[in-house]
Order: sequence, then C-alpha cells, then structure tokens
Amino acid sequence: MKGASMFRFALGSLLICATAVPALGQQQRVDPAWLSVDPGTKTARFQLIAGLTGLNGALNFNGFRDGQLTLVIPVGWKAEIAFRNHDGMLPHSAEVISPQTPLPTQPVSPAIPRAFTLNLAAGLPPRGTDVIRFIAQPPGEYLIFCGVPGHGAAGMWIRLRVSATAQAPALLLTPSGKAK
Ligand SMILES: [Cu+2]
Repeated sequence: MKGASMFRFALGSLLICATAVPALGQQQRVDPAWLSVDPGTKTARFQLIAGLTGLNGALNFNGFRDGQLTLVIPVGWKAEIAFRNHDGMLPHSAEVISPQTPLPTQPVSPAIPRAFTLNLAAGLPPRGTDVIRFIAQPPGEYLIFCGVPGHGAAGMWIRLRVSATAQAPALLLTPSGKAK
C-alpha cells in the first residue's frame, strides 16, 4: 500500500517533468548578435525583429511577447534600433511608450522623442525595415510596443530600461507580465 502510493508520487513527478521539458525547449533564446555595443561613442545597436517566430500568431519581437525580453541602455547613450519585419503576413511597427494598463489599442505619443518607426498605425510591410535613433533618456522603464491597432495590446511588446546605474547595454530575459 505504502509502496503503491510512493510509486504514484514518483509517476506524478515524472509526468510533471515530462510536460515541463518541452515547454522549456520552446523558450526563445537571446541571440548575442542582436545587440552590439560601441563604448567609444556610447552607442547601443539593437536588431528589433517583428514576428521572428510564430509565437502569439507572430505578434512578437525577437520571439518574445508580454515583456519577456528587456533591452537595457545606460542613460545618455545613443540608441540605434534597426527594425525589421520578419513576418511574412502582417505589417508591424514599433515605438517606445510608457508602461500603462490597459495597453493602448492604437499608436500613442512616444515616451522618448524620435523613438518610433515610420507608419506606426499602418505598419511596415513584410520585409520592411526602418532604423530609429534616439538618446536614451530620461532614466526609467519603457515598453517597445507595436503600434498596429491591436498588436501591442495582444502582447506584441518587450521592455526597454534606460538605466542610471548600468555600465553597459544588455539584453535580459524577464518574466512575462502586465505592462505596469
Ligand atoms: Cu505588430
């Protein structure tokens, strides 16, 4: 009797492991090539790839949704974000906005001057590109958000931290969650 319940316990643990492993396997990895850093000119160059994978019906940046990826840039550095639409179907765009709940369903004023792509609402078509350049300031938490109506609110956003303490730009995995 005792042995049987122990066996069931062991079996239960095995089943949990068996289901957990594929879920972890699907976790998008950070590609170090996405971020390049020029300390001399204090420039952070980031490849922002809309619809990199099929996650969330391709409503993702670099394979991440709902804030699962955070781009950290030290305050005062130059940000150069090369946006590319990898989604073969839908248009996408990107803008830096303040964290807010609920998330807007249309483009809003960017939280940092010049931190937005062309055609925010209509989006850039498949294979479309744009480079946005801005100075990372003031310090704080921001979202990099797709402005095509409904996309950002459906999870198409990652985080940007303009940091007063970080010494260098970085890409961090962060828990998915509410914008604010
Ligand atoms: Cu989009």
